[in-house]
Amino acid sequence: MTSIPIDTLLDRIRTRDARIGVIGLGYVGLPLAVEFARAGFTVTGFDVDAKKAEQINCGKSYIPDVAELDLAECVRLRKLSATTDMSELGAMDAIDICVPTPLRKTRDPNLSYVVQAVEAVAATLKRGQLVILESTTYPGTTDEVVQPMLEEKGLRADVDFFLAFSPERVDPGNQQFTTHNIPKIVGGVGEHSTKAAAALYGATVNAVVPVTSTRVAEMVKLLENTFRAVNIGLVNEIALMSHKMGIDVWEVIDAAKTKPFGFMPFYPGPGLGGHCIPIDPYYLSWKARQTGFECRFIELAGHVNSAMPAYVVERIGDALNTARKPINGSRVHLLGVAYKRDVSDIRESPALDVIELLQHRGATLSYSDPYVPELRHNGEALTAIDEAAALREQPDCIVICTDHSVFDYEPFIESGVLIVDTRNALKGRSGKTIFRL
Ligand code: SAJ
Repeated sequence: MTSIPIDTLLDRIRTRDARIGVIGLGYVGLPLAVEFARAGFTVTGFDVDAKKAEQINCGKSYIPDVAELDLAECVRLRKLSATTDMSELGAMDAIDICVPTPLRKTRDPNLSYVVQAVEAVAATLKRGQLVILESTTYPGTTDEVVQPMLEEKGLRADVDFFLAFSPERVDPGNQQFTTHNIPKIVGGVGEHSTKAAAALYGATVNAVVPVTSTRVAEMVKLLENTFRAVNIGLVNEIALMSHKMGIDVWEVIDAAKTKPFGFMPFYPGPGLGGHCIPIDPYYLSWKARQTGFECRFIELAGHVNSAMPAYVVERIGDALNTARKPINGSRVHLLGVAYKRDVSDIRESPALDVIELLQHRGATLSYSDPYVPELRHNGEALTAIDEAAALREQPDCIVICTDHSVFDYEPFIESGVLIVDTRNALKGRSGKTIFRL
């Protein structure tokens, strides 16, 4: 029996009297905060960045997926406000933690942001509160790290307060699948916690999928993203062998995806970018290693994917070679540096590795990317130039690293400049100056 009947919390969720706190107002936390507000809850956003809090309180959205009109309306109706004052967490009925979980340089999990957030929650933890961790992390984090910190003052999880894990599944820029309509996995430290978390999300998003533990919920997200990383690694290896065998891997994939079952297309590319796919599998392999299990697929996929930038540079060298030009001293222009199409994020972008490798080999670099006006990498600063300026500079080679929808490739094809296409952006166009992965 809980010392605070769970139905008190469930009642407050049902009547929307429950006060919701969201810690971490980035591409996960801000859309979630707005969703809770639009569901009728009064939401307080918590962030260490005072600028973010100020922008939200002025109804300004800094996340492309959060429409400014929606945000401003929630603020106007006093359903949403933001603060850096973590002491207000004590007044919340439910608290969602949506802070980053990056890797350290040693490729070990960095839970420092999670620990900082949980310390703030623990400082004002009250009976009856529901705490949910959304940050992607290894199985066992909620039970082994978060729960002990929250129980330090004697309150017991799933008795005095409720604790669950619910993986964030936000896909930045995805217009079709949003926080509202992506099914929400929830796993509590006990049945009361699962029930409370399911009730909260059930009042907010289209579908909730309760699972039996926090570890299952943590593992679901890691399976989802490890599945991607391993299959991208596989298709990159298929691309390397297809090139050796004189086979067009893009044609192979397009034909294979006509199979209506049992196959899902992945595409070769310059490498693995973003803050999820290159990171999440290493949270899993790190934890598995603690149990003495070696995740060979994850490590192998990591090797293949992280070798792609160097392979792209090798292919650039081959292309320049057809014009009797060395990389050293050649002008190479990149089309796109963001980690994937139509986003502005350059975290872990393979284009950064391609730039660095080319610079090491003496190439002169420039780039175009409408989403990334300037680039600072390893102390080097590069400013984007538009495509027309790029053509005027008469580069020796164009490298399509990110196939943004806005790019017009025709002028480059007509100019006869060498083009290395790492994304099949030139779909099927061929010619002596076009080189595809
Ligand atoms: N990539 C390839 N080939 C592919 C697919 C992706 O090289 O076939 C590259 C991309 O260019 C990028 C990296 O891999 O550099 C990651 O791409 P991604 O499509 O997986 O996009 P992300 O990193 O935005 O992943 C997110 C994830 N969402 C969450 O973690 C909540 C992932 O689970 C989604 O499946 C993915 O978006 C998606 O489907 O767009």
